[in-house]
Amino acid sequence: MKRILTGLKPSGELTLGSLIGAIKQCVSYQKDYESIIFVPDLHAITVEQDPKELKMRIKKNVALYLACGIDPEKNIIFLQSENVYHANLSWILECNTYMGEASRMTQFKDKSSKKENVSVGLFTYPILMAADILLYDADYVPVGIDQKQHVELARDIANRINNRYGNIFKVPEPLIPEVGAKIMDLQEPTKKMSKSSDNYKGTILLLDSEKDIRKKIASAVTDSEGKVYFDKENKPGISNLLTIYSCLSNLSIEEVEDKFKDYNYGNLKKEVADIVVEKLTEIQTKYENIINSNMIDEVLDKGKNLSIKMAQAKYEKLKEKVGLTR
Ligand code: ATP
Ligand code: LTN
Repeated sequence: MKRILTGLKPSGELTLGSLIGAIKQCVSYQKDYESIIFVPDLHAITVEQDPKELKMRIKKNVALYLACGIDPEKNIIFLQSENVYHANLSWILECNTYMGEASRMTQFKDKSSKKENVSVGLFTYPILMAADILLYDADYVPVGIDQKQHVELARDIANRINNRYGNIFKVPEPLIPEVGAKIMDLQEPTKKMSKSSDNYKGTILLLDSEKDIRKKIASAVTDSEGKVYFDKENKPGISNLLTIYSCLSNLSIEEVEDKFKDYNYGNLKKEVADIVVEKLTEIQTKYENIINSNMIDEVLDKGKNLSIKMAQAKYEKLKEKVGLTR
């Protein structure tokens, strides 16, 4: 059976973008694939985190995975920092990655240009991500388009190690949704909706209240044409709303365009808000039952043991080949 693997870092509250770009894909593939979804907490500390908040967000992430429909019977769910092989493998991979290729990562360039004290971890982060993927022989990595370059780096590193040391790693492929690979910020629809955005009004959080969701969608930036149709270049705001509706209703963009062709922007926003509220309320109801239950610990304990077994076997195999042995 093919294997999928992904993770959503607990560096902020998960957003509608995280749901559509990554979690939703995992939910639909979990019946046909062996599935691994973890919490990349080591990735979160590439930028400064408040320890108490980080701890809380780790729990929230797991509760949200489950509330969004990730089935603990079908998935291995674990916390990255509880499995030492991720950081260990990352070191060996770092020693097999060139400065040139790591320096090409556009997310690093983007994020580091906006900050003063940038950690070395933020620079090497895609290599840790490669370790996350390669430890488990993942065939597919469900992610939004922003992560495609990182999965490609993981492929390059896997091929290099396989050439140098013999066949060790499966070469993974990104799994990017056809629609919804990049949900845009509601206030700046040419920018990705992001959990670390400073603009609170542009991002819908999975745990936002109905009132906030409706307010944010009602004030989404559109254009002055007044006609509803999909045109990413010239109508990024309206196209983003159509994309959100399409992903949550499972209708194609064409079907959604047709449904809304005679609507004005106000009415379109109202229906988009209705479907977002409906889906997120469902998730939030489940979340409330999970967040204070034992389920999170149970799931993470089971996942920890399973993931360590799998990762250890892969790590030891490479270590031996590299000559890190007596
Ligand atoms: P940040 O913006 O703070 O770096 P992020 O929201 O991109 O964080 P994660 O939550 O870790 O980061 O992303 C988890 C997954 O969700 C990744 O696969 C990412 O590609 C996807 N994702 C995040 N935002 C969006 C979005 N706006 N549209 C589609 N997919 C997204
Ligand atoms: N880098 C990703 C999170 C992440 C991930 C992974 C995704 C860490 N390790 C392995 C897929 C597979 C992000 O920032 N969204």
